Amino acid sequence: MVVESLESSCEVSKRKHGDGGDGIRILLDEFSNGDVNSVSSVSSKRAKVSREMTFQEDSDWEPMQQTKPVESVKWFCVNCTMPNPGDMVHCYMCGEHKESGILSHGCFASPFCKDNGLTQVEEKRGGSSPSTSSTAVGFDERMWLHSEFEVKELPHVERPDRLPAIAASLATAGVFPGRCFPIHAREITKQELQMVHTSEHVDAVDTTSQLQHSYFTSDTYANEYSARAARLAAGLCADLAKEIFSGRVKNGFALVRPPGHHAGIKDAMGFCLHNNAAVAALVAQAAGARKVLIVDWDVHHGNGTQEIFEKNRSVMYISLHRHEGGKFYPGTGAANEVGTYGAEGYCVNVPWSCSGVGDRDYIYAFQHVVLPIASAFSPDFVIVSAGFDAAKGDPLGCCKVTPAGYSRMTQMLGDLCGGKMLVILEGGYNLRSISSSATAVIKVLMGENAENDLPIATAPPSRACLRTVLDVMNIQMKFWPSLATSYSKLLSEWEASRLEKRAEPRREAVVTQGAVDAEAVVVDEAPPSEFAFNFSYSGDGSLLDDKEACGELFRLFRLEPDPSRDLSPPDETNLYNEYALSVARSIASVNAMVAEYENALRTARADLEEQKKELEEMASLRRELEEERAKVRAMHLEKKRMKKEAKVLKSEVKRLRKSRTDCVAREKMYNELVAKSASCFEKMRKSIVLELNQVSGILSADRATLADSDDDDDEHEI
Ligand code: X5A
Ligand code: ZN
Repeated sequence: MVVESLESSCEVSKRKHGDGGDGIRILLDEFSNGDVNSVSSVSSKRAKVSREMTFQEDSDWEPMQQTKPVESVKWFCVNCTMPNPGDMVHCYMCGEHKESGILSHGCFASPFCKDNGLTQVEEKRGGSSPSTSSTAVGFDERMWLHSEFEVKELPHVERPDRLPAIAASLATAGVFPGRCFPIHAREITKQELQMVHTSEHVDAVDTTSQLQHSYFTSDTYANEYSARAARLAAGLCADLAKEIFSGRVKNGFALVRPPGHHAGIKDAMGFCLHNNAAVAALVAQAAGARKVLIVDWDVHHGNGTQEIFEKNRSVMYISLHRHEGGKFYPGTGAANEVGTYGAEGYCVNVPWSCSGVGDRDYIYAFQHVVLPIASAFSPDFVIVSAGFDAAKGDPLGCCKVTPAGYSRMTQMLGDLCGGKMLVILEGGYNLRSISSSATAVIKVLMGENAENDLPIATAPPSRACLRTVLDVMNIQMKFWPSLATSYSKLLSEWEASRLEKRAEPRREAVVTQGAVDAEAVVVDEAPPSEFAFNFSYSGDGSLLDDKEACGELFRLFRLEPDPSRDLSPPDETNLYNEYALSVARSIASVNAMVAEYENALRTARADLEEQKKELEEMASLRRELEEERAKVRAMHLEKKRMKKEAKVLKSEVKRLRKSRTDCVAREKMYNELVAKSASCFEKMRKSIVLELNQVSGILSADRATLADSDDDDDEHEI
């Protein structure tokens, strides 16, 4: 039934992903051949594969296709959304094959080779009628239609394929359809939604069905099918809660999207439209549950769920999430957020301070915080907001929880209230991780034992997580006094281990044989995660950047999956061995890279030193040059000044020369005048002398005359 309807939904994908390349088409073809019991479909697939392998010699192939540069078209990894260059066959980020079989066989498809489609779905019947011992699964293909309008460069992580991937794992494991009871989906009513959300919020979500694409926040999208998907998700959760609480089924798993735990009373955010868990809690109460416990193990804090119940003593909310002092999305959920208005202690936050949190940390927090408080609360009904984004391999969570960890947590909660438990899918973005984790959880719900052989329950937690758990206990023991005794015991253990740790030589990460003076990295509080490439998603495109950075990293490591590797049967342990192998390989590559970089660094440093010297020489030369230039400039000025002076002098000389000529002329004139006057005077003198002579002649004549006449009279006078 499920497979059939999915097939029809796939038609939509063919249209939407039209340019998505052959990878996607082949994948969908596999899906439509999903009836793998039919021998003919298997053989036709074989024929198809061999045709593809020989297509280059195929003379019928259109020339257009031959010239197309197929190699350079990038492809997005089905498993983790990572973009990869066209000539890569395996995803840089997660190792998944370009033509991954994950959508047809879930986590059971080998991640390292193209799925050959030969895995058989186990056909078991018996889940078609509900029984008090059955596990109900809520699923509906119409939730697949909620998807982001494809104009963005990168697929949104909260994508439709999350559902078929999990469904394919369940089908391949023979769990569902088959051994679980499929609950009929219905859209939740507005009235029911208004137990949780404002009427305006419900209307706002409904309005999006009029639009091809819309956004509540930059990362919370809607298309024309989103409102219905959100109503179906909430409807499934509501009905599962009712069925489980009333005892018609034992427990249930809601395989739903969009997720819900970030959706608050009046806000859609963080990929969430309606708060599915909150609706389920209130429906369970309407069906008679007095106390409901919501445990939220999504890697993000369920700010919406906390807001809805923070004043409510009848619904306890316990969340474990990355917090990092509020730097991790959505930033809320500090340990001191404990509930308000008399409901203090009914909200419990376990805020991890770093990435890389693993099974033993979660189990430790469960043992010392979640279970003690939950059993003191003594709920009638337990809801798990089960995001699988704290899973190993998740691109957003960068944590390390394995399917074994999830099954153990499920088992621990199941012991709480006679197993009346509803697990609701929230986040989780690595298809392989979410499928294997969800399958493990459902198996526990179905009564299969959790993998007890793993030493996760006894191994000590990381110090950072121990610190967090102690902080939470210290805060919560005011409200839950039973915590006090174990708190003081753990505190003294912590103190002792601290002293011990100080005495111990520090553990150092051996970087490389080549790095002679590489600084030793001290491994302290946080255990390093294999997938912790700080791959955070803020919804405004920064995911793209980080993803590209990761791609770069992988490109640098040159991780080449080994083609000779045996493609052994797809069993989970094997998968994790594969993961471990690939991780080991990447660590080795990192070490080699570090050595190379150290070398490069040394040469670069020497070069730098040389260049520095050269630079200094050049600087001193330049100084000299400057000095010379200054001198030249001064000389130039001096020359200019002297030229000016010369000019002045020249004109002076000219002036003087002129005045000298003047003087000479004037002298000549004077001389002439003098000469003239001299001759004049001479003439005058001569004439005067002449006159004088004449006068004296006259005079003497007169005198003689006079003397002759007056001789007697004048003798004695003279
Ligand atoms: C449901 C869930 C994550 C939102 C991250 C937004 N939401 N940057 O995992
Ligand atoms: Zn999440």
